[in-house]
Amino acid sequence: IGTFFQERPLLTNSFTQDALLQAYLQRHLPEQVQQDLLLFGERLVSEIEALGRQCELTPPVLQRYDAWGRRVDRILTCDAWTRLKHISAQEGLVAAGYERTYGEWSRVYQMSKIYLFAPSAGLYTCPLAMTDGAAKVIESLGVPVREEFKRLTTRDEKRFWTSGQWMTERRGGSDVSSGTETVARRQQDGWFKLYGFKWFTSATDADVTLTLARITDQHGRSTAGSSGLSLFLAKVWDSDGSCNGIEVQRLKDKLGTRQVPTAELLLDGMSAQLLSEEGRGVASIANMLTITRIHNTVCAVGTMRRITHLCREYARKRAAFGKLLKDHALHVQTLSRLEVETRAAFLFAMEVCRLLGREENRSASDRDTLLLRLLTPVAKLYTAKQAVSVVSEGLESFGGQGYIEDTGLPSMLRDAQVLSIWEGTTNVLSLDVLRSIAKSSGSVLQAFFTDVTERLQVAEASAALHPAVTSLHTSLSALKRFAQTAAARPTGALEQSA
Ligand code: MFK
Ligand code: FAD
Repeated sequence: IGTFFQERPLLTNSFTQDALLQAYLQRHLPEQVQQDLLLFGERLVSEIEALGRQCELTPPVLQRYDAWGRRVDRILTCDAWTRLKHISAQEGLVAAGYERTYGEWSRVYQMSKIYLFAPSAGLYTCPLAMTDGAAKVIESLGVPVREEFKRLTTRDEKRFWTSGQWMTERRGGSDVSSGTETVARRQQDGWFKLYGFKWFTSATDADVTLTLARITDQHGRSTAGSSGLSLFLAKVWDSDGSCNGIEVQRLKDKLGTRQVPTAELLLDGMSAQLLSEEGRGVASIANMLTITRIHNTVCAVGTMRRITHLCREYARKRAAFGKLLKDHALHVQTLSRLEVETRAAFLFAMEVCRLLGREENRSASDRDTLLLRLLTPVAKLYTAKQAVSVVSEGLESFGGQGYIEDTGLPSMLRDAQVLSIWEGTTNVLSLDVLRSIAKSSGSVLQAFFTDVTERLQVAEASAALHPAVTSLHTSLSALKRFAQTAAARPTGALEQSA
C-alpha cells in the first residue's frame, strides 16, 4: 500500500522541444539565433522557471508607512522579480526589437524569445510588453527623450528601466476617451502636474510610465472626448525612492497575475512631460497598444505551447485502464486538438511579428502595413480566447492533478483569463477591426483578401489540402459579401451589422 507515486511531467529545454519554432527560425534566420535560443531554453529550465514560481508564491505587497509612521507607499516585490528584470535586460527581451540586428526578422527573433520566456517568467512579460510599447511610442513620435529611450532598450541590467501604461480610470477602461478625468496643469518650466485617479496600473514598480490626461487652460477648463486627451511621460519614483506626486491607494486582489503588482493610484501633482501634440494622446498611445497587443498574442501562444508540451509529456508517464494515456486513441485525439490550435496560433502570431518587423525595417509593402493594422487586434482577441480554452482542456488532461495548486498548473489558467480583458476586451477589439476597415475605406480587407487568395492558390497545388482549401473559399466568399457593405459605411453602422 502506498508505494506508487506518479512520475511528474518534466520540463525540458522548450526550444529543443519545439520543432515548429525551430523549423520556422531555420527558414528565416541565421544559425546564431538557434544557438542563442538553445542556450536561452537551458536558462529557462535551470534558472528562470524557479524564479517565475517564486514570484507566484511571493506576491508583491504594499508598505504604506515606515516604522516611524511616515507615509511611504512602497511596493515591495520579491528578489525573483528583480532578478527577472535583470535577466530580461541581459537577454535583450526588449532591446532585440530595437537593435534590429536581423533586419526585418528582428521582431520575429525578439518575439521567439518572449514566446519561450512567457510561461516560465512569472508574468514579467507584463512590464516587458509595456516597456516595449513605451519605447515604440518614443521612437515613432521622435521626441527628444533619448536617455529614457536608451534605458528602456538597453541590455545593461543596471541601466534598464521598465515602463507602465496608465490608461484605465474608474469611468473608462474601454472608453478611455470619455472616461478619463485626470487633468494636467501646465507649469512655468513647460512641464505639467497631473491630478486624477488611475484605477488599474500594472507592474507599478516601473521606473517610468506613459499616461493620458486633459490639459487645462488658465480657467481650469479642459476639452472632453478623445480630442482633449494628451500623452505624458512621467517618472514613477523620485531618486530617493519616494513617489512622484502619487499615493498608492491599494494593490488589487486579483484572480490571477498575482505575481504582478496592480495598483490604484491617486495622482496628486505628479510631475510629467508632454510627449504627444496636445489633443493627440489616444492616437499617439495607439502605437503602444499595437506593441502590447502583439506581446499579448505571443504570450498567449507561449502558454498554449507550454501546456500542450506538459500534457504530451504526462501522457507518456500516466497509465489508466492498463495502458499509458498516450495509447488511448480518445486521449490522443484531445491532445491532437490542442496541438493543432497551438501550431495555428503560433504561425498566426509569427506572421503578425513578421509584418511588424517589415514595417520597422521600412521594407513593408502597402499591403503589409494594412495587414498589420487589421491582424493585430484579430490576433490578440482570437489567441486570448484560444489560450483560455487550450489551458483549461490541458488542465483536464492531468485529471485531478490539474486542479492542484503546487503542481503549478492552476496558475496557468488564472493567468490566461486576463489575456482577453487587458489591452482591450474582445468586443472592443472587434470594434477596432471595424475602425481599421472604416478608416482605410475597406483597403485593409482588400489587402486581406488578396493575401489569402494568393496563399490559397499555393495550397491548391497540394492534393492533400484540397478539402480545406474548398471550405476556406466558401468562408472567404461570405467575408467578401460583408466587406462590400463594410467599406462604404461608418464604424457605428458597421457595429450594427457585425
Ligand atoms: C502578456 C502581455 C502583457 C501585456 C501587458 C498588459 C498590462 C495591462 C495593460 C492594460 O490593460 S493598459 C490599458 C489598455 N486599454 C485599452 O486597450 C483600451 C481599450 N479601448 C480602446 O482600445 C479604444 O478603441 C481606444 C481607447 C483606443 C479608442 O477609442 P475611441 O475614443 O473610440 O477612439 P477614436 O476616436 O476612434 O480614435 C482616436 C484616434 O486613435 C484615431 O486617430 P485619428 O484621430 O488620427 O483619426 C484612431 O484612428 C486612433 N486609434 C484608435 N485605436 C487605434 C488607433 N490607431 C491605430 N491603432 C489602433 N488600434
Ligand atoms: P468596461 O469598459 O466597463 O467593459 C465591460 C464590458 O463591456 C466588457 O465585456 C467590454 O467588452 C464591454 N464593452 C465595453 N464597450 C463596449 C462596446 N462599445 N461594445 C460592446 N461591448 C463593450 N489598465 C491600464 O490602463 N493599465 C494597466 O496596467 C492595467 N492593468 C490591468 C491588470 C489587470 C489584471 C486587469 C484585469 C486589468 C488591467 N487594466 C489596466 C485595465 C484593463 O485594460 C481594463 O479593465 C479593460 O480595458 C476593460 O475596461 P473596463 O474594466 O473599464 O471594462
